[in-house]
Amino acid sequence: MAGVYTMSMAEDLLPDDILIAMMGPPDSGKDRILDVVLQGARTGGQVLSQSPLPGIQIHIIISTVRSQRLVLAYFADFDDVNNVAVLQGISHWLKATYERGLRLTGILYTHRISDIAPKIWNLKDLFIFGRLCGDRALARTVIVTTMWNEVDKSKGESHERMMIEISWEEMLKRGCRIARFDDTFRSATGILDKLIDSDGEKEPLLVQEELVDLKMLWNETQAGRLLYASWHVALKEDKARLKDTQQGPDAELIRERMRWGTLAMKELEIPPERYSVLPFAKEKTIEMVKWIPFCQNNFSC
Ligand SMILES: Nc1nc2c(ncn2[C@@H]2O[C@H](COP(=O)(O)OP(=O)(O)OP(=O)(O)O)[C@@H](O)[C@H]2O)c(=O)[nH]1
Ligand SMILES: [Mg+2]
Repeated sequence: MAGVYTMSMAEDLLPDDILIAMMGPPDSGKDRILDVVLQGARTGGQVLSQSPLPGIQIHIIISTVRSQRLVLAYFADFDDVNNVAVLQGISHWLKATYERGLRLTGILYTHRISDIAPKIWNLKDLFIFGRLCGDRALARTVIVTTMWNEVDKSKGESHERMMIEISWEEMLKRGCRIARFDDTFRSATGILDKLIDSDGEKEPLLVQEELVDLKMLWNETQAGRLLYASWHVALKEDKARLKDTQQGPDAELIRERMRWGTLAMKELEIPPERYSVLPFAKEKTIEMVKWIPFCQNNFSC
């Protein structure tokens, strides 16, 4: 049931399940990849699908070929009014799985290669991804670029180069990989197999360490604080915009967004008394995410 947090989905998982998370900005192809994989998986096995929490869908693939079950966790993007609920849902599920001793085998981060320039919102999802997963998860991350079958190859390649330059280079240096999805089952499973077969250390994600090992609350994590900062910036911008546009449909939209923002910030706010117990000066225990580009300019992280 939406809004009611249960442990059930984490309890349904088995110790040797292969867990792969899918994240990415709006319209970047998460559903497309999932559809292609699930369609193929259903022909050679069984798929169990559930949406246990806001912001998450879980698909358990039981195949006759692979002895272990493949669990695809689809994380919603952070681009709308629900982003607080999405963060709560994702954090809760990641916490529950880590408490059961399960670790993610990999993360797919999708990006639409046909867009001419990355939008700031796209980068916001990337920043939150970084704050959820941390630096060490990059060795288990594949940036999956989509829409290759819809874009002129040279344009796609030039966009890929630009993205590396402005945003992905530091991630690649830390072990992250890039793969192209050409809208086929073969391409999707090839990407998944690469992740499954790479035999790296499966350390917890940054947010899992924060929630379980450091006993933080979801809004106290680096991801929660980034979301708070992003709403803070959005509210400031909206206030300035409203000064220019006092009347009309645009003004109403801005006011609506400001109402969401105020509510979101209330939920994300950390009460002052928590600061004295929170291990924010914790460089020794928890890494600070180093690769996030432009962070200081866009959000006061
Ligand atoms: N032809 C083609 N269409 C794609 C590809 N990837 C995504 N699309 C289309 O682009 C649109 C957006 O893709 P989705 O898969 O819904 O994107 P999403 O990441 O799930 O988006 P949200 O749910 O809004 O976060 C859909 O119409 C897809 O069918 C691709 O590689 N090839
Ligand atoms: Mg989708």
